[in-house]
Amino acid sequence: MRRYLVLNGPNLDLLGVRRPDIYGTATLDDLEAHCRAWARNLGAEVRTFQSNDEGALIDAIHQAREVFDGIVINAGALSHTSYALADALEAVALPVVEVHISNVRARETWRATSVLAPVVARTIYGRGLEGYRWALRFLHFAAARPPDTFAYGTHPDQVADLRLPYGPGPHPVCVLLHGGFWRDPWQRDLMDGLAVDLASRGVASWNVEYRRLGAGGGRPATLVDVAAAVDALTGFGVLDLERVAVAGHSAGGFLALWAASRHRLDLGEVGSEPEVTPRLAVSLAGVTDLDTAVDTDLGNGAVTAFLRGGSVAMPFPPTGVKTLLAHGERDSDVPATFSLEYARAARAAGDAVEVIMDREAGHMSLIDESTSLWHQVAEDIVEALA
Ligand code: CA2
Repeated sequence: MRRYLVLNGPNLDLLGVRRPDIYGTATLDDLEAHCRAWARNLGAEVRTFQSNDEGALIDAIHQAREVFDGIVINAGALSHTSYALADALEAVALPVVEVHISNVRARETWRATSVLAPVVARTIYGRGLEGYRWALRFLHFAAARPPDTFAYGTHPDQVADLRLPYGPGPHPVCVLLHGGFWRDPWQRDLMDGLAVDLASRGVASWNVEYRRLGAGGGRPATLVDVAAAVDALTGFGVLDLERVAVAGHSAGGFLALWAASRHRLDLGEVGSEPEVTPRLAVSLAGVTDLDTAVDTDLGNGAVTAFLRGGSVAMPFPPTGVKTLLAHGERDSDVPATFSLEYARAARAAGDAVEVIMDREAGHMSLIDESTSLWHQVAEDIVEALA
């Protein structure tokens, strides 16, 4: 059984006691209990430790060697200053995920810099206590099936994780585009569970990061990145470019449909002719209609922020590509009517469309590799790429 160490630094003992406006109402005890439960769900185990003392944290990191498989650390304000902690994390040579509960990039400028960031595998911030759950999942899926990360551009967010099935190939491949309303705290680790599951089903996964709002993204940069990431598949001889699917969750569902329709677009600001055209587009609880999203203020102004005062050429539906839409009827972030309406319009426009609705599922069920809804979607992807 894999074992992870969850470390919390200075002032995190005050969780739930002070500043609930920023850090929420759960206490440190609550957080540590959640971490144990989240690890159990992954078939793993955690130990937790909190200290206000830099030296005690360094000692705990040293002692983690050969005992733990990875570390999740919220070093509090030491994250912004402590080269000693950075050295300790580097020296211990375990996979480390740095977590911040608050959005440290949207607060005082001194919080935006982490001296730990260069030595950790991932920094997760601005997702509340759930950030620890994502951190544990990241460690779990990195251990279960380590990805190879490739740059498809020069910006640090122009990267994607390739996970190949076992065996010689050429393999079919599914591009994954994460959601999070294009905002910077939400990164491609959201799709790690699906990425691993697809690879174990014989479909390579190409889990894409892209520039997001708050970090250089929005129209057109995000779309430029999606186009470049899809075309970057041509660089891998081991992939079968006749058998490509592109799947996106939530706001990434929009990106997936956009990517699939690229061969129909007057490309203008987003560059060149597509080099790869997918055989299947998959929208998972997708934001399929930007106009309705603006009208209903979906994601608290996210679409207006994404458009940055302009608009996106939307020649779809139809995309001209076979389309699968999956949605949970209990989705309170993106209503299931988005998928139903899109399906109606796309069929009327001549696309081949399949819809999978699930009575019980919520918004995040679609990116939970353990749900029956995802299993149905995954089986359809495998079949479409057979
Ligand atoms: O967002 C996070 O998780 C932080 O790591 C929390 C640290 C903070 O120094 C980092 O910049 C971001 C501190 C957490 C608790 O700090 C308090 C300060 C005043 C009142 C209550 C808690």
